[in-house]
Amino acid sequence: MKLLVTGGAGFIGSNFVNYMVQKYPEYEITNLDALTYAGNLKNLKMSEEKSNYHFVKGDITDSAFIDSLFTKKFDVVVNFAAESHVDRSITDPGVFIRTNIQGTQVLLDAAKKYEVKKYVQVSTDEVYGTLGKEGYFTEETPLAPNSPYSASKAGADLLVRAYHETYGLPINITRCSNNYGPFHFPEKLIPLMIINALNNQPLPVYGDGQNIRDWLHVEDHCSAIDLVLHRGKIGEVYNVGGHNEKTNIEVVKAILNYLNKPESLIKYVDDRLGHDRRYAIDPTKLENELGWIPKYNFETGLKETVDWYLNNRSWWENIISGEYKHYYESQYGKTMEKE
Ligand code: NAD
Ligand code: TDX
Repeated sequence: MKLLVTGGAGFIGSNFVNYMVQKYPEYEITNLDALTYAGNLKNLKMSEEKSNYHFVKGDITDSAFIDSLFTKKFDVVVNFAAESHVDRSITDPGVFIRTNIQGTQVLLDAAKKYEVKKYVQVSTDEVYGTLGKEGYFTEETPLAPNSPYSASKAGADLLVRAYHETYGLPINITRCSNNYGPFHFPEKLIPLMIINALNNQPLPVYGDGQNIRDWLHVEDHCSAIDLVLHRGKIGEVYNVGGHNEKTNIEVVKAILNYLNKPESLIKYVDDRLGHDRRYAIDPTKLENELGWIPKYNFETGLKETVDWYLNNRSWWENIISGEYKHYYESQYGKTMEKE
């Protein structure tokens, strides 16, 4: 199989490439990534000498480039490439529209023209909006995105659906809850809290800390996409989630507790605009139709993740001392490095 993975130098994409290169040595895997602030070739464990893997730098919004790349005749495309951070979408929505919507359209056009056998769009539970205390997102839940990020992901999902309905493009869409695990970029809740705690810096918790996210280990997300790309029914959407609902404050306290750091580091800050209150996924369809079983329980997975950050200091120290430093300072008005 000739597989194209886009966004394979980001958090989930790189975990997926690492997983697929090892699991399917007979596949030819191309990783296309623009290497934005979030892309990092150090996330990739294999070297270019691995005969079944190679990296291409490029932008999914560049239609001429994408067209020429697709002359390689990929069998399957998995699109992870996106702007992914909600807070950045609130301050600068434009690039989210370009990459997440226009980039998806460019990929869909190429997938159609070169007749790929399967196009998988990696989407998010955030397209469903927010839940109250009860209930779960199913694949039938109406789309009701609340942030520029989730609106751009919903727009992309609708285009993917339309290319299936209009042109018969063989597609799947996956909608996953919050991922955590190795190589998670420090702007996101779990790595930010681990790194700030290690540096004895304040842990900024938005609002009352009672917002709920449904956490899934990134490796369990990878195994779900593996199943969907091989066995997903054409045209179908699959929700991915492991029934791990936690309030943000529970997650933050668990990290502090594991690192033996004081809760006095917690600092409640202004709430995120349009902050979704609760996400919770019903993954029954993926479990029943494709036999997906997640491997990780959250407590073990979180401890392993904290250990990974302890053991891979140079990975995140390089990031927080670079361009990211300016972003963090603009958000919180202070540095996250040891003073
Ligand atoms: P990330 O921000 O860590 O990585 C995104 C990657 O895409 C980076 O390597 C970046 O360089 C690349 N990229 C950005 N713009 C590009 C462009 N124009 N052309 C080519 N490459 C480009 O994101 P992530 O957390 O790994 O998320 C991956 C995908 O999964 C996204 O589509 C996201 O919406 C979705 N998702 C994420 C989560 C989560 O919890 N992180 C949950 C559900 C769904
Ligand atoms: O400093 C913080 N303090 C805080 O309280 C940050 C960065 C976040 N939060 C809160 C906001 C959310 O309720 O923690 C929760 C998780 O925040 P993020 O890590 O920014 O994730 P979220 O907004 O839930 O979105 C993530 O999951 C769905 C990914 O970033 C998306 O790409 C994915 O689609």
